[in-house]
Amino acid sequence: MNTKNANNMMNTKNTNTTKKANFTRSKELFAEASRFMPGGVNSPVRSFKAVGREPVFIKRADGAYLFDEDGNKYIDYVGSWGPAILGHNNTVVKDALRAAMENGLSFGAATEAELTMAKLLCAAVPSLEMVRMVNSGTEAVMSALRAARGFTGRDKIIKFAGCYHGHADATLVKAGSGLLSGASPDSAGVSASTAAGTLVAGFNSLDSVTALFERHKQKIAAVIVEPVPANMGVVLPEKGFLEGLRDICTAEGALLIFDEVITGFRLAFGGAQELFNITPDLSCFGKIIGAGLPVGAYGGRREVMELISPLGPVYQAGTLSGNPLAMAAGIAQLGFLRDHPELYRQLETEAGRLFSGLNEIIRKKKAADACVINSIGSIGSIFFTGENVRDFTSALKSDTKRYAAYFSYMLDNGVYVAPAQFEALFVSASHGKNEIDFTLERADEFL
Ligand code: KE4
Repeated sequence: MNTKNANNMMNTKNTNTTKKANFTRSKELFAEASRFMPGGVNSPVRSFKAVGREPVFIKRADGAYLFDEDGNKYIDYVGSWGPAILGHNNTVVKDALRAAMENGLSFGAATEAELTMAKLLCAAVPSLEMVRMVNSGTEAVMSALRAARGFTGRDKIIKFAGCYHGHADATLVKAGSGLLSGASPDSAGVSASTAAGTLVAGFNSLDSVTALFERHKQKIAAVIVEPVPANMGVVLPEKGFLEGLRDICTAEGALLIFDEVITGFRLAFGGAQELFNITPDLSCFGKIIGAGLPVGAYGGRREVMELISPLGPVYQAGTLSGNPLAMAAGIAQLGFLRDHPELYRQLETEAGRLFSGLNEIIRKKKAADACVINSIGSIGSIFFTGENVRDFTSALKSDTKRYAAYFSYMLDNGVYVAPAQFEALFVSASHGKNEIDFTLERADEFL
């Protein structure tokens, strides 16, 4: 079906997303923003550079929808990269924010709200005996890594190729020339000496982890992993992989750190560690726990967290950590998720319809040699490759040009998916039958 017919279909659908009349206002804003901010954005992926388009500027969001500055309406599958699990503009979150604002914005002092949040997190995630609030996932990760080094007295860490843990220097690295040597910087400005402290293993490869421990005996403080990577696109841990990491870390005296910034409160209320029944030593959170406000958190074993200042020698601080507004929003969202466990089943059902629908289209069009879907719960990714995507090497075989064309078609037809191949698609509690059906019709037209 060509776009024109799709256009007609769109007008009859009560999703009533509209054909993109134009992007005039977004173009104007982008031109001016590019003079004042690098790439015209405050985070690279928003630039749409990875898909060869200029970014749209979003004016507002509601439920499953985004509305840009030109009045275009989109079904949103980015959801602010995870926080909007309930959908945008959620009244429970907004009412809590309004109430908190009446009392002031920030005090730089202890508040009851921080205790409420800490208790909520520790009750939801049993491995959290103690927790510290910070302002982003990056801060959570860099603090957890520092805690692990402080606890073990060791300097090196292991991460996995394709996993993203924020932009702290130690994690902006790529595998060294020899897999067994230290990594090299994956960003200008990261010093070689810092990068050398990070070793890079292969996701789903326990052998690559044991080889690094063999080579760097007693020198590795921690293994950090996204239990379900969502930053090389979504990749699923193969049977025994996460359990194997747990066993290796225990045997080697290193800490296992789960970066649950995306998976936390997304795959289950207790995160991936609940879903896979693994107990990490430390965990990092972000996104959903702030409901769209800047929040991160790290925590885990009490004996590790008691090393954190002011109790112990590992320094970590933050002016806006535990900010009252961010706590109010996060507490409201987490409280709603805790009190409505059926939401996870609803998310699973609706997202399942989307992902099985995409697989059905691929099967019907005999396109399995050029298109695969990885999904779990309410997140997933489409890869334009015929291979099973099980790690970064196989993810890189995806045809990113075809992904860019897919992104463009979907955007021009009212569906906002991630503006980069190596990201995830997020389904919220506001996505219903109409949104999923509309999305599948547009994907069917493209594929
Ligand atoms: P922030 O510092 O962006 O809050 O979180 C960093 C981070 C840490 N760990 C994981 C597993 C993450 O996915 C992230 C950030 N995720 C990206 C999306 N892939 C944020 C989007 C962006 O960078 O603009």
